[in-house]
Amino acid sequence: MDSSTRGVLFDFHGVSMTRYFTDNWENVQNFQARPDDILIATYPKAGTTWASYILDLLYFGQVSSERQSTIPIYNRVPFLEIMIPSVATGKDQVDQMTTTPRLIKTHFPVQFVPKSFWEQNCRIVYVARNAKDNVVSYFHFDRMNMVEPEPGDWSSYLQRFMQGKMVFGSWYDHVTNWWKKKETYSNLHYMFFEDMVEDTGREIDKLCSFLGLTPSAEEKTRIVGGVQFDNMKKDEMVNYSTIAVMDFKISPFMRKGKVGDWKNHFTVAQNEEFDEDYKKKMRDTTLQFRTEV
Ligand code: PPS
Repeated sequence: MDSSTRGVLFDFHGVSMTRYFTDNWENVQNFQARPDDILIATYPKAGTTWASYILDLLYFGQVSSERQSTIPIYNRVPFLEIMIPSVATGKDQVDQMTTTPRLIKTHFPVQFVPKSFWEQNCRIVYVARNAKDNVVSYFHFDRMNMVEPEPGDWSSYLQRFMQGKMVFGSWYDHVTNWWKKKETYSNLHYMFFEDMVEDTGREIDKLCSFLGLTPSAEEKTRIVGGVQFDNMKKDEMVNYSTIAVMDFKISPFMRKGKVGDWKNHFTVAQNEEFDEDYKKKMRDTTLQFRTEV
């Protein structure tokens, strides 16, 4: 993989996308969900891997430690819409899964989710992260991931984020439209990255009550410990170090895992401009984020 593999943004049904997530569109839209499938939906860099690992441990942590020590998280929780040359498509991976429930990752905005998930009334876990830390994390990810568009410099990247010209489109539309979906679809659990950082155990409890799971106190302690940033960072099976398209010399996948790292990136002027624009874009939603904990 080199710079020629980098995706190019184009408008796809009103959302900025690259071909890696639209080439399999028909098959993905025709995906047949099962009632017990669980969809983990996020805007990129909002805590997908963290939530995926928590869910995987909740369902399969007891059953097999071999799963945890030999199967990378991106294969335990396939990425539904991905289609990268010479790699199995996410959709085929899901179709071949033998475990129940099937845990499935997506970054789709809500209107792109294949209709069978709604028809089957699948449980959906959505994780959202405050815009400022989200864009910082996305910037470093786009620097190191050779299938992402060239990020350019930070200030132009930030402008593009504000314009929604990112893969999977506008953060503002993504988080608010998923939030709105809760009004009409009750099997949706909306989580916040900041809450997970503040109190992982509390958020796992809430998640368990949504999922109808009752792990033992011991099991819960083990999971809360296992999913802490430092543990995930050194675990090859969840830190993405086994993926060829990512250059960890540029930036690691498990980068900082903090709330508030945006303060190390935004200038005072950028912050003021961002806040002003944010107020306008988020005027019509009840959704609230914390940019520090
Ligand atoms: S992706 O590529 O969209 O699937 O990325 P995603 O997993 O959503 O987001 C990666 C960011 O989540 C951070 N992360 C964590 N933070 C705290 N604790 C834990 N356990 C954890 N696991 C993942 C990861 O470090 C990325 O954020 P940044 O800010 O870049 O560090």
